[in-house]
Amino acid sequence: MSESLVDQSRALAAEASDAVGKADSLAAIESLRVLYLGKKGRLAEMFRRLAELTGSEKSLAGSAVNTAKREIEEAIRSREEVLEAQARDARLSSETVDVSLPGRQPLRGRLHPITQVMDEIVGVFSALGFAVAEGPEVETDRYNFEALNFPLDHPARDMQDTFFLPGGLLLRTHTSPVQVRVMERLKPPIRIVAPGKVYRRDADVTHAPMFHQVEGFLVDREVSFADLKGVLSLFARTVFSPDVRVRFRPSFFPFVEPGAEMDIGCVLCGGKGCRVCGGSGWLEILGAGLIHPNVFRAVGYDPEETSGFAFGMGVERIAMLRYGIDDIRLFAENDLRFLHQF
Ligand code: 2NL
Repeated sequence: MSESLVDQSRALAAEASDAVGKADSLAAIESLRVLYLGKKGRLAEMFRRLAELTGSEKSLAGSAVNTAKREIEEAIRSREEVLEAQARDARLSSETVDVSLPGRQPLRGRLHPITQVMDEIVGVFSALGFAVAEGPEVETDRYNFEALNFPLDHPARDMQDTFFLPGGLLLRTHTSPVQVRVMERLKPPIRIVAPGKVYRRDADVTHAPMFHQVEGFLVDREVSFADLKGVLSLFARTVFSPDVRVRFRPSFFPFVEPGAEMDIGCVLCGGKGCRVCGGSGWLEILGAGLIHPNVFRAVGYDPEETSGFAFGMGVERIAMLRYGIDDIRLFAENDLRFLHQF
């Protein structure tokens, strides 16, 4: 009986070492550990039988079973070490970083061309002492039309041109309301530029329902049309070219009297006539004029003492003329091939 327990424990150790040696995963080792060393495992069974023995029989068998236990534990430990090393090597080689590969060039962002042109326009007037003002894009009829001397039946108030919102509100059709708000708050002298988004119900290659405008105005005593021409000519020379030609043509806007449009000699053909200037040699770049007495009355200024000039330009239009772009929608498409050129 004790002989057989000694033999059986040797046989068990040999069988277990063989099985552990063949195990090919840490999970397989774990089930072998349960099978041989677990509470209900094969060795536990032998320890139970050992308890039935006595004397020298028990001590011989006892040392054989304990030896078997140590052998099995050692077999498991060394096989685990091998499998863990294999797993680590596999992970290291699959996670190898090739430090000789060229780096990936991150895409570098930049300001949108409209923002660049708008900043440049604003910069010219800032340098002349104009402050920058902003205001709401959702406006009331009073700030967008009434205070600007638009008669009640003016076509710009029509559903066709203006986005009306519920509650008597609308999307501003120009940034002039910003200037009206400034005049209500401050007393002359004032020099302000108002850049921002404006909205009109319009869509084709040269008109977008949302576009950007820079308007500006100067209010003081005895401001003349000569002041307007001087400031706007300087603007054109700075933004287009130092020797650009300018001309002023009479025009009409409800909020100025007299009103004018400023043209520059075509920057693409030099005045000879081309696709962009429609053969005329001139490009219209802004509208301007001396502020109408009714606008001053609307904000509580005395038109007898106060005078001023104002102007407004579309930023997309300036950018299109500057770069020879023929479709305004390109600015809103976010095509990086287009945007990266600026
Ligand atoms: C254009 C023409 C213009 C103004 C804007 C203005 C503002 C006030 C009073 C008087 Cl508060 N005028 N702004 C004046 C003349 C023309 O814009 O073609 N814009 C794109």
